[in-house]
Amino acid sequence: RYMVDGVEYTREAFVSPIDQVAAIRLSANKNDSLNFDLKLDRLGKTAAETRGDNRLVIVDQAGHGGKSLGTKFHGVVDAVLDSGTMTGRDGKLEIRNASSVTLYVASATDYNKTQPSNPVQFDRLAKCDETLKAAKKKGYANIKSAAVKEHQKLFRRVSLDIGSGIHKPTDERLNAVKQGGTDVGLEELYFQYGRYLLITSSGPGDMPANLQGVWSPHETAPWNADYHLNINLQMNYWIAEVGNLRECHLPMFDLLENLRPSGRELAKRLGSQGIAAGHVTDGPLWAALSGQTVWGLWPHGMGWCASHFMEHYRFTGDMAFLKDRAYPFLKECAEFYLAWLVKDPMTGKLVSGPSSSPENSYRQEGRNLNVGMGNAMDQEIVWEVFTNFLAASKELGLSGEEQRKVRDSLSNLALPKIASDGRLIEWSQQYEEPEPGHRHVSHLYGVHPSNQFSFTEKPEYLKAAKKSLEYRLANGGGHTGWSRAWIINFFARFRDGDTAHENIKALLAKSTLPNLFDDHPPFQIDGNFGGAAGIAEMLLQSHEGFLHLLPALPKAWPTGSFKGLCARGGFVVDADWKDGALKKATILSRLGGTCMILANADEIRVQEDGSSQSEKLTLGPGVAILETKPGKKYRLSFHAE
Ligand code: FUC
Repeated sequence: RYMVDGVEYTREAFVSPIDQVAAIRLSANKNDSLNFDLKLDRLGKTAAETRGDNRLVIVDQAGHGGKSLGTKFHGVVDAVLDSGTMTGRDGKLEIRNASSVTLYVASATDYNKTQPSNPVQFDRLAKCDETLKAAKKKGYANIKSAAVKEHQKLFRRVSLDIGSGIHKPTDERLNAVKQGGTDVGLEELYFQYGRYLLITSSGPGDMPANLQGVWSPHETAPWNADYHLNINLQMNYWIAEVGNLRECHLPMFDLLENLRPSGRELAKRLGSQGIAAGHVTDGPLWAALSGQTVWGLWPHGMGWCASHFMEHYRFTGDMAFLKDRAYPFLKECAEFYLAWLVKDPMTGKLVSGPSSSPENSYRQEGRNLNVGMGNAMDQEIVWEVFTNFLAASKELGLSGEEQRKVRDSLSNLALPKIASDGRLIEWSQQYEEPEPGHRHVSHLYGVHPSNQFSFTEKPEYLKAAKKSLEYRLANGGGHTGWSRAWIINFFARFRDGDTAHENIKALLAKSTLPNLFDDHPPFQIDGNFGGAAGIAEMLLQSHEGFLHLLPALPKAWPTGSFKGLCARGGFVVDADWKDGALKKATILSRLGGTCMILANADEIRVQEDGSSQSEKLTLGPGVAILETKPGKKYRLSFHAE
């Protein structure tokens, strides 16, 4: 809203996932006050033409370097006036003496998701026309209420309350944090903003959120607004499951499945089988290794992404997804690694390579090198693919030759190494590091997002990982937005809430733009999603086979509550805490089964929803055990001695 000469003007705009239009409403609180010309162009190059007195149509094709080779598209705007006049001429709509104007924008492209080399042939103008006709018939108010309802359906599944809001403009609040202040209300907003961004950039049926989500304003964006597979696309989806937005995860799976034909080609070219992908893909669905060795010689794009399929299953318990989507994907990734691994002649252990460790290098004999055998991340991704493949096989009751081979290889897989100074080594040996604060922290993959190393599994590696990370930070690490976001997640897994919180503050202070977009720099969306996921990871974890409530609560959030965070095993969790101590929690068991709970309390009591009795939970080794029935809710209370 703004005032000019005593008239208040209001602009409202949104994109509807239901009606597939952008709707923009301009209004003034005084009659005849809206006087403007409406034009539409693409970066000042291609301009729309007028069609009649109320329509603009733009027809163009995406291009690169002056060549038009890409996706063809139509964009159509229809304007609807409540009063006044409108005339179409010379590529514009002249709107005079109106008090409110509604613009509906529809578009259509010939992009073919499953086979990009074979564009879809159809009448794009007719398609836009159909969408706009329906929108105008439904009307602005109805389109808006349907869009709001659809959004709330997802958004309102989760709430978080860690502090009171400061009623000041966002940029002022952010500046106060840049000056060294703490604003936990802003942290809460950042968390929910991450969920909002995923809902609006990755709805079912969409392309996945790219490096700029859907908010790239460029024709040629930084890194082509593509899908980087060596951290960035994956980080975009870290919030999906825990943040109760499982539907928003689906576009990632669609893309990865569509990538399989190229993935098979790459695997074959590498003398292997199954599927593989390099560090980057995009609309045309390429999987090849490309560019310089420092980033390009890394065939683990598919291997890393495979874990997302299994995580979706673990959170949702969706058996059909496991059988028809997760298992086949994991199987092809496992096939790739079975043929790809080689025996280290010195140790007899299986190692992956040659490969880089995302975008880092080491120094040997006066040269910076970036390719090795048995790099920590390689070994950790292979471990995860094999482990997930065997877990999926077990769930599906599958056991044959392939499972036997994977089990054998897994048992002979080399582990990363720990250096004499106690740090986890990124390469197969400790080399001199030209960039000791490097933004990628690839060798800690086994701590997060994977769960190879935790407090319960190989804790000595978790300890070494923490040392490595502290060394990175002491040497200037965390300087890009996404890198800082990853660091929050690591400290959450180290159960170190205060350091995780320091890194949330650093993310806001050093890597956040005034509209709260993440700043690589430049703007890149991954840090928003990774930061939101880090906040969730501090409040609830389930990667160790049990629910861990408030695993990394910082002193800065002494009292608070959350509702609706999801955990592996199909549990939906609410929790309340006060003065740093957990008070109450509610667990909804979607799937039934045993729920193991770790919480900092001497006694946990439980009451099944609808029952008037509460009982003490049995303690297993270190965790409380709750037997659940599908669809039932359990109220827990926590007591200190
Ligand atoms: C990775 C990172 C860069 C950047 C790019 C889009 O390769 O190393 O920092 O985020 O993706």
